[in-house]
Amino acid sequence: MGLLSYRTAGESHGKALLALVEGMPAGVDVDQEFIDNELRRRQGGYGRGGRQKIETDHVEFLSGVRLGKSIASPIAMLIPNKDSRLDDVKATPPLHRPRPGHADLAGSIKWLTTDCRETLERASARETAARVAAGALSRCLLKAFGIEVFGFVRSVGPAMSDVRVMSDNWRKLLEAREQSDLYCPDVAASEEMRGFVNQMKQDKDTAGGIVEAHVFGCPVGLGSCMTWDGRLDSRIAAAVVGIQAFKGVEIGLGFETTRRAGSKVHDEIAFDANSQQTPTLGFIRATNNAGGLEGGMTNGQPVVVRGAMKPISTLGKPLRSVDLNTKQTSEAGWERSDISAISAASVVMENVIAFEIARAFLEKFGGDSLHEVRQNYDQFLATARSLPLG
Ligand code: EPS
Repeated sequence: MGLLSYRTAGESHGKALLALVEGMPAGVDVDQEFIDNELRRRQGGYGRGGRQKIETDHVEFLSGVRLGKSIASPIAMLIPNKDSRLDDVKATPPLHRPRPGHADLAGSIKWLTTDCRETLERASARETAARVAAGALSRCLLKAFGIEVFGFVRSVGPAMSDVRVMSDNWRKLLEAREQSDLYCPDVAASEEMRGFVNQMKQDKDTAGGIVEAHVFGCPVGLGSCMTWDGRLDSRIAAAVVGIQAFKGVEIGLGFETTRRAGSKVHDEIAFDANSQQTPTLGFIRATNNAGGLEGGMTNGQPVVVRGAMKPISTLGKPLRSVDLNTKQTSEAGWERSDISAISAASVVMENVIAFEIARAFLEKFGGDSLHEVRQNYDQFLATARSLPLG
C-alpha cells in the first residue's frame, strides 16, 4: 500500500470541491455521518458570512468505498457548490483592486494578469471544505485505533480562554464546546470573544484568533527524526500554516519555551508499570510541554498544536490598494466574506492535523487492509512493552 496522501480540486464558485485520498487500506469503516458533521461544523460559528447560509455541505463518495467500507482504491469525495457561477462573468466579475492580506496581488502578478479573480477563486477558504473531508476520512482510520482529536478556539482577538485540556477532561470540554457557537468550551471567554466579534462587525473590521487541537491515543514512534520531512512536527506545522489565513503554529508550549530555563521546559520521565497499557507504555510525564512530540516523533503524550489565524482579509471598510490597470491608489475590492471564521478554522486545523497523524501512522504500521495494519500495530506494541529484547 502506498503512502496516504490527498489532493483537493475546485474553486469557490465552481461546480464543486473535490478531495482525492490515496493509500487508505481496505476495510476501514467510512463514517459518512461523521464526515458530514465535520463539514457542517466548518460552516458554523459566530461571525460567519452569507455563503454559509447558501451551502449545506455534504460529501458524495465517487469511488473507493463499498457498503460503507474502504476498498483500498483511491477515494474521490465531491462536495457540490450550490453557489456555482464561475462561468458567468457577470456573477464573477474581474477584480482589479487587490485586497491586502489575500492572495490577490501576488497571484495576479504570478499569473501575469491584472484580474485577481482566478487567483481568489482557488485561494478562497471555501477550499478548506475539501481538506476537512479528507481529514475527517482519515479520522475514521484513527478511531479504529483509539486515536481521537479535540479542537477548539483558544482566543479571538484579545479575548482568550485559559481552559486546561487534559486526557481526563477533554470529553467534557467537547460537550461544552458543542454548546458554544464560538467553539470554545469556556463560557466566560466565549462571551468576551463574542463581544470582540460584535465590535469588529460594528467597525466594519474583521477578527482572527488562535485555535488549538489535542490528539489523544497516538502510539510512541509516529514520525522520524531521520529526515527533516519525516519529523511529524514539521509535517503538522506545514499542514497548519498551509491553511488559508494561518500565520503561525506552535507545538506544545511553543514560543513560551523561549522565555523559560530548560529545567522549566523539558518533561521529566518516570516509569509506572500500571501505565504500560496506555500510549506511554508506562513512560509517564508530569508535564507535556513538548506537546507529545520529541525529535519529531510521538512520545505517547497527547499531541498539542496551536495555530494563529490572521483576521479575515476582506474588510467592510476597505483598506487602501492600487488599481492594477491604472496603478492609481484606490480602495481594495470587496467580496462577500466573514467577520470571523475562527470557529471554522478550528475544525479545519483539527482535520489537517489528523491527516498527518494518519499518514505517519500508516508509514509505521501500514498494510493493504485494516486487518494487516492492526496486526502490525499490535505486534509493535507487544514488542515495545517487552523491551529490552532478550
Ligand atoms: C468561505 C467561502 C467564501 C467566503 C469565505 C469563507 O465564499 P464566498 O466567497 O462565496 O462568500 O465566504 O472565504 C473567505 C473569507 C476567504 O478569505 O476566502 C468558506 O466556505 O469558508
